[in-house]
Amino acid sequence: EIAKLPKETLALWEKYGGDETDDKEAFQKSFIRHVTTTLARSIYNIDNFSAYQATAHSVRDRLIKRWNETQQTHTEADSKRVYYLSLEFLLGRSLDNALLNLGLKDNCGEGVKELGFAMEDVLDQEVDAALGNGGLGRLAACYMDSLATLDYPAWGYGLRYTYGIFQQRLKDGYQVEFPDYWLNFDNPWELPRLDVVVDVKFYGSVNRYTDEKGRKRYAWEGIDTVQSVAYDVPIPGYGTKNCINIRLWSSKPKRQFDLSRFNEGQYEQAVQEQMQAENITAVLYPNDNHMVGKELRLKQQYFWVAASLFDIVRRFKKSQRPWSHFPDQVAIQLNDTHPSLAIVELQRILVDLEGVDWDDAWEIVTRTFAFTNHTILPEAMERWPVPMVQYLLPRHMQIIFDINLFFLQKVEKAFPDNRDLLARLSIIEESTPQFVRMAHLAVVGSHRVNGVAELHSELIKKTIFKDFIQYYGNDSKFENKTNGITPRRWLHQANPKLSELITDTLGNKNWLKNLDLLKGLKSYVDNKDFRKRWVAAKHSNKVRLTEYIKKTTGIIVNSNALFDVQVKRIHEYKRQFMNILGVIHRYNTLKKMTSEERADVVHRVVIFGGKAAPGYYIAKLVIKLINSVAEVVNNDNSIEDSLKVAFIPDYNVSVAEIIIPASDISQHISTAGTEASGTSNMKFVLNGGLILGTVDGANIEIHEEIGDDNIFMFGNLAHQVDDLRHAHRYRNVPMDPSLQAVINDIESGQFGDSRIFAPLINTLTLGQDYYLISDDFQSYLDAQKLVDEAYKDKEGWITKSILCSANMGKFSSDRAIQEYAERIWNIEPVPVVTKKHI
Ligand code: BZD
Repeated sequence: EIAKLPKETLALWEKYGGDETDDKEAFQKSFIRHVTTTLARSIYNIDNFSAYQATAHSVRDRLIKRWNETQQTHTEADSKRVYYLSLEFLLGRSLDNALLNLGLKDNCGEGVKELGFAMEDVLDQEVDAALGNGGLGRLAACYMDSLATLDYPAWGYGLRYTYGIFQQRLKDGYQVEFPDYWLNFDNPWELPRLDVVVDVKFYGSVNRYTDEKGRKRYAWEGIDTVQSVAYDVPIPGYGTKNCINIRLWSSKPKRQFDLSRFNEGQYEQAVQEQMQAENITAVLYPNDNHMVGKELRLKQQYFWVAASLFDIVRRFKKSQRPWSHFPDQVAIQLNDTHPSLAIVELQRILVDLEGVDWDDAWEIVTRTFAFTNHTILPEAMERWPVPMVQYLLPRHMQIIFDINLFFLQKVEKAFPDNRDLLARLSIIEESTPQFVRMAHLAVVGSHRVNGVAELHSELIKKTIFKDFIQYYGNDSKFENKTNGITPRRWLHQANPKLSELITDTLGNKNWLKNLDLLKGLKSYVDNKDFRKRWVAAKHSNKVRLTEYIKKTTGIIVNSNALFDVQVKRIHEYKRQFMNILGVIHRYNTLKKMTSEERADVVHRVVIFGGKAAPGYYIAKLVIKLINSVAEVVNNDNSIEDSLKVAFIPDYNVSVAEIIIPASDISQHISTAGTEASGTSNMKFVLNGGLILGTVDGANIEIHEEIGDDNIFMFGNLAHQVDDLRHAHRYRNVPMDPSLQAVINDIESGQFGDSRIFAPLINTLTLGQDYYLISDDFQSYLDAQKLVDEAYKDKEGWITKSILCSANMGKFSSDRAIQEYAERIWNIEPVPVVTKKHI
C-alpha cells in the first residue's frame, strides 16, 4: 500500500511525522501548544485543572503514536488475539500510569515544575474512570495492564457509560447517592471513532426460508435499530512499546430526528425514541454480586455483545481465512456471565448469516470462548425470563433452545434415563415462567471454565457446576486461575516511598516486571538502615491518610496508632457488620478499664470505606451503624484516644491508592466459601500491611506464600458452613455471649435510637444469622487480641511487614495473565517493532 504513494508524499511524512519526542523541552512545547490551542487559554489563565488537561493532552499525543504502531504491528503479524469481554473496566486515573508506562515521568515532572506547577496537584485534578462496581471491574483493568506489559495482542470490549458508579456522600450517617457525570469535562483518554459504528437490532420476528442450496435457514428481522459508536481507550504497557486497546461502545439513535412526526405534532414521541436509544449506555448498574432482572440491563448486554462480535468478525474476515480457522485467530474471554449472549450471537452469525452448518459452527464457537466465574452466591446467578429474551431477541431464544436440545441429547446418551440430571443441567430452568440460566449457557458454550482462587475453583465444581463435572469429567474443562493485581499501580504508583526503597535495595526496577524478585528483600530483613526506611515509608503513608481522613470526614486520628482497615463493597457476606460489632466490644472493654490498664493498650484507628448498592437496605444500615458508633466513640474523652472510628466516603480506585499503603492490618473476613478470591487482600499485603482474614478466597493462598507468622487467620471453614446453617435453622443455637452483650448495648440505645438498627439485628436472630457472625465471633475477637499483642512487639511487626511484601510475587497479574495466555487462550507475545512514522 505504502509503495503506491508518490515519493513527495512519503518524504513529507518522513519529515514531519515523528514530532513528539520524549525529552523535557518537547513536552513543554506541547504543553504550551495545548494550553493555547486545545484549551484556548493563555499564560495568565492556567489553573491546576488546565495544567492537568494540557499535560494529559501532551501525553495522549504520545500514547496515540504507540497505539498506532502497536495496532499496525498486530495487523501485520496477524497472529491470534485475545478479546476480553467485560461489562466493567474500573480504570481509575490514567495520567500517572501513562507517564510511568511511557517512561515520561521524570521529564514531564521536571517540565511541569518549571512551568510553575506541582505534579502532585496536577495528578490530583483527574476524575476517576469508574466504569465498574468492585473487584470484577478492577480485575479487568489490572489484566489489561498486564496484557499490554507482556506484549500480548489483546483488546478489551466494554460499554462507555455516561454515568459510572454513583458518588457516595454521607448525610446523618446514611449513604446518599449522586450521579457520577465523569464526562462533564473532556476525556483525553479516549479516542472517539465516530466512523466506527455498528447497527444493533432488537425485537422483531424470525422468518424461515430455503436458501439456494435447498437448506432451511432463519432470518431475524429486527425492528428497532440502535447505533453503536466506538470509543477507544489506549492501554500502554510498562517497559514496552506495546499499547493495547479497550473499545467502549456508546449508543445513539439510528434514525435522524423524524421531522415529519414533529410536524404532525408528535414531537414528544419523536424525542422519546431518540432518548431511548441513548439510554442503553447511560448508566452502569450499581449492584455487585446481585442479579437485577431489568430489561434495560439485558439490552445493554446484547448491545455490547453484538457490536463487539461484529467488530471481531469483521477483523477476522479481512484475513480471508476459512471459518474453521476462527478459533486459531480469536480467543474470547467472558468476564462472568454478563457477556454469555456472545456465544449465541456468534452461533447466529455463523449459521444464519454465513451459512455455516450448525455442528461446524458450534465447534468453532466452543473452541473460541472461555468463561471466568466470580461468585457462587445464589442471588448473583444471572437468569433471564424466557418471555423477555423471546421478545427482545427472538432468534437468539430459538438458538438457545437448540443449543440446549443438542446438549441434553448428548447428556441423555451418556446418562440414559436420568431425567433429574437433565433438568439440573438444562440451560432452561423449568419454572413459570421459564428462565435462561446464563451460567449454564456459558459452561456449555466454552472450552474452559475457571474460578478465581484455588478454593473457589474447587467449590464451583462441588456446588453450582457439580452436575457438569459428572458429565464432562473432573479435569477437562474446569480450571483455576488465581487472580492477580498489577504491581505498577498498586505498589509503584500508590506507594512511591516504598517503591523507591525496594528499587534502591534490589539495585534496579526489574521487580516491576518480575514480582518474584521481591524475594531478594528477605536478606535485608535484619538490616537496620533498610528497616528504618521501611518504617518511615509506612509512617509517611499513614500521615498522608491521616490528612485525607481529616479533609473528608473532619475526624482527627493519630498516625502513630494501629491503622485497621476494611475497604470494599458493603455486603452481608463480607461482614462489615461483624467488624463494627467487634469495635463496639472493644469500646465497651476500654470503657471498663482504669487509666493505668488502658495505658498498656494498643491505640487503634478503625477505618471503613465502601459503597452499598442503592437498593440494598441492610448494607445501607451497616453504614449507618458504623457512623453512629463512630460518633459516640470519637467523642468519648474517657477512653483517651485509644480508639477512633472513621468511615471514609466515596471509596474508589484513587482513594484506595491512598488508603491501602497506609494500613497496618486490614480485614478480609467473609464467611468461609463466599468470597471468590478478593484482590484488595493482595494489595494490602504487597504494601507491607498484615491481614486478618477468614480461611476464604485468596487469603488461603496468601497464607501459603507468606507463612503462619505473618497472617492472622480465624473462623469456621468452608466445609463446616452447611452444617452450621442447618443448626441455626433447626436447632436453638444460643448466641455467642460476647456478641449477645454487644447486641444488648445497641438495643440499650448506646448508639442512638435502637429501633433504626432492628432490621439489622434481626438478621442475626430472626434471619438465622445466615453469614454465621455468631459462630465466628469469639475466634474473631481472639484473633484481634493476637493482632494487638503482635503490634506491641514493634520490631517483630516490622519483620512481618517486610516478609509480607517479599513473598507476594505470585499475586502479580502478570503471572495470572501468563497462565491464561498459555493454558486457555493459546496466544503468543507479539513485540512491537518501532517503525519510522509511516
Ligand atoms: O470479583 C468479585 C468477587 O466478589 C471477588 O471475590 C473477586 O476477587 C473479584 C474478581 O474476581 N466479584 C465482583 O466484583 N462482582 C461484581 O462486581 C458484579 C458486578 C455486576 C454483577 C455481578 C457481580
